[in-house]
Formats: sequence, C-alpha cells, structure tokens
Amino acid sequence: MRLLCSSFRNLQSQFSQPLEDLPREFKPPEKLLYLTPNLEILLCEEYINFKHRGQHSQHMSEGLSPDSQGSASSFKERILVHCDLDAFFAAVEILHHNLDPEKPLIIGSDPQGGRGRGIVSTCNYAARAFGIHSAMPVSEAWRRCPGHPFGPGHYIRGSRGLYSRASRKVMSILKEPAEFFEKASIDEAYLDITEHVGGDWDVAYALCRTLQTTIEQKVGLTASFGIAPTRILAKMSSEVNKPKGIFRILPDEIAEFFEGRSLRDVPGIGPKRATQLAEWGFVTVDEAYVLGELALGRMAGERFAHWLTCVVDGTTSSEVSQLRSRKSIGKERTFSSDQTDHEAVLDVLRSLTHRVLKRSKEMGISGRLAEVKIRYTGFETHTHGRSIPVAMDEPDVFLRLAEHLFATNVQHNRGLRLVGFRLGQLDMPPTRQAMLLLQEEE
Ligand code: DCP
Ligand code: MG
Repeated sequence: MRLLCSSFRNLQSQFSQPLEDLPREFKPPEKLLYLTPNLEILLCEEYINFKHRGQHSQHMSEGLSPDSQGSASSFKERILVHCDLDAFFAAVEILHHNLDPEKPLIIGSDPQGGRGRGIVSTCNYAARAFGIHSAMPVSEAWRRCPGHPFGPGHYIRGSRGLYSRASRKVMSILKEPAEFFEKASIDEAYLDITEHVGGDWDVAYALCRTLQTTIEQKVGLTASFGIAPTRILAKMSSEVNKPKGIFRILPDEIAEFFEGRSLRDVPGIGPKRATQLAEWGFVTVDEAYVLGELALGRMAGERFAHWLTCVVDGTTSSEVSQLRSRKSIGKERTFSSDQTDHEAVLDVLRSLTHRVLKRSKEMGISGRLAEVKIRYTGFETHTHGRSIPVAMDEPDVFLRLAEHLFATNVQHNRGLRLVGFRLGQLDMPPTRQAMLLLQEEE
C-alpha cells in the first residue's frame, strides 16, 4: 500500500485504528484493522448512514418534519429583513482615511489620468451626483468628474482587507437578533426575525432602527433596511429609502408597492428583458401584472409570467439560509517558498480542514463533498474530491477524507506551492434543524 510508506507514518497509525465510537453492530472485526484507507472510508460511510438513519427516526418519533425550518412556527407570514450598507467601499475608505464625505470619492481601477481601462467598483453619494456608478468604465468616471489637478474627484484603488474587517463587524451585529441569518454578499444580509419580534411588523421596524444605530455607533457605517414577507420584496425595499433608510412592505401592501414601479427595479429583470417588455408596452410592474399570468405568458414566456405573478402575490421564497448564498466553504494556504516536505504540507491541510469545519459548525452548515486542492511548483493545480452519502459537519470524518485524498493523489518528489480544503454540497445538518424546531415548540 502506497499510503503506508514511511513518509506517511502518521497516516498509517490513523488508518489502522478502528473508529472508536462505532456502534457495536459496526465494530470492525480485528482483521479489518489493516484494511486499506479506501475500505476504511467505506466503513466510515456505512457508519454515517447508520447515524443519519438514527437521527431521522428520532425526528419522526417526535412528529417533526426534518425538512422545513419554519413549519413549527405559529406565524403564517415570515418577517424578513434585508440590510445593505450604503456606498460600502467608499464609506469604509472615508472612515479609514478621515476623508470629507461631501467630496466625490471613486473606488476602482487606476484612472491613469482618464486613460485607465478598468471599471469603478463604487463611489460615494457626492460622486453619484456626477452620474458615476458601479461598473462604469473608470475613464468615463474621470470624464464626468476628473481627479487632481483637473477636478474634485478623489480616486482610490481600494483595499479588500479593510472591507472584509468592516463587513465582519456589521454581520456580527446583524446576526444577533436573527433566527435565520444569511450573509448574501460583503455588504448585504438577510435576516428572518419573525419569532424574535413576535410576528409584529412595528416591532420589526423598531428593531431595524436599533440595528441601524448600533452599526453606525460601533462601526461608523450607515446601512439601509428593507422589511417584507419575501426575500425579493425585502431586497427591493432596502433600496427605497437609501441611504440610511428603512422601508417596510406589509403583506397587504404589496400590490400598492408595485403600482407605477418600473419593471427594471425588480432584481432579476435585466436591461434586455426590460426593453423587450417596453416594446410590448409594459414599463411598470402593475401594467404587466394586470394582463394576467396566461396572457403575459404568451408574450414573455410561461416561466417569466409565473415568476412575476408570484413576486406580486408575495409567494416567492421567504427562506433565509446561508446555503442560498454559499456553494462551499474553503480555506487554502500558499507557501512563501515551494514545499518538498509533504508531511509538513499534510499538517497544514489538517489545520485548514479543522478551520473549515469549525467555520461550518459556526454557520450551522454541513457538507457532503470533501475537496483537496494541490498546486505544484509552476502553478499546475489539481483538485481531488470525494463525497459521502449524507451531509455531516464532523471534523474527524473530513479530516480522514482530506488525508486520504492528499496521500493518494499527491505526486511524490514534486514541490508544492499551495494546499487547500473545501467543503461542498452543503446542507443543513439534521441535528440543527431538529434543535431549532424543538426550541420553537417550547
Ligand atoms: N462592488 C464592486 N463592483 C460592482 C458592484 C459593487 O466592486 N460592480 C462592491 C463595491 C460596493 C460593494 O460591492 O461598495 C457593495 O455593492 P452595492 O451594490 O451594495 O453598492 P454600494 O454599497 O457601494 O452602494 P449602495 O449604497 O447603492 O448599496
Ligand atoms: Mg450597498
């Protein structure tokens, strides 16, 4: 067996031990002690299946459905909040460099005196007055508002580290009152606060005001909030009173909200679709909606018509879950010089795997896929993955898989530039769902 060669002595001892907490019926007989790692992993899978079956039957015996996070709630409507920070990168830079917020600030690629070929990441509201916005070519931004010495524009390349730190602080404030929390991007999050506010929309409004003040006092940034019964409506309402605004759409006010509102304002309707609809004479959402799903479907396609109808009826998703915005959780390490000691690299991989699983536990997420990334000297990169039958968040299981994937795939005698671990095929751990449902029952 290649794995049991001398350079992997640690592995040998790990793989030749039985799983200590195996239930009695799965205790491997003595002769299995020296099975290949592959077979031992198969045994491990059987154990996982067994455990999962155990948890599943527990759910059922308690009369709880394992797949619906909100089913035990007494509230028909969910109260969702969407929070989006105002001119995020620019606001962080203003804070960090103590800049005058009234002067136009543009974050993006180097404008090179108007010849720059990159784009604008964002800009503050003073720069927006010049018609500058995210994703605009930086040369165009310069034309509208030149930088020193030709004009008042202040151009900064930006520093990701600063934004991540500020984002983390904001997210930890937002997370606190949310039963379900989802960081949707570096500056936006969804919260389900239904139970926390006792289903009361006024309490929800007051809570958002408190969160807004806390973020401003503790982090120095302003945020806008949208409160509504579905994700898409919450997102749209956080835009309404930007910056530093709060806007609420009550369940029976949705139709009113869409009266005269441009179709282009609905996330998911891009410029192409909006132009096509405008050619048929529909500019606002209510104009398209009154046509009815059937007639609209004949023109714009059934799927689109059904979706738009659901948006206005308030029946699109109200699920808030980290899984919606995340495909995987991973960490990797680039070595300052290429490593030839694979044993040392394996130690790094173990530590990365631990950290990923710690993070997934914190987020209440489990996964089915273990993926190890190896980059060799010269940048050649390989990923090696393996799935287990059910999603888990137990570090030991993934540690074994990571070790196995590394040991069986790494090309010997080659220098390593990077190693990484990724947890994929994410899911909610059944244990956590059960806990949440039980808490709601109390
Ligand atoms: N961003 C980027 N490139 C884009 C869009 C955004 O790099 N094309 C970055 C910069 C923004 C951040 O993401 O600060 C958040 O994006 P938003 O769309 O929320 O924009 P802002 O927060 O800057 O402005 P707003 O006040 O409209 O939310
Ligand atoms: Mg923003």
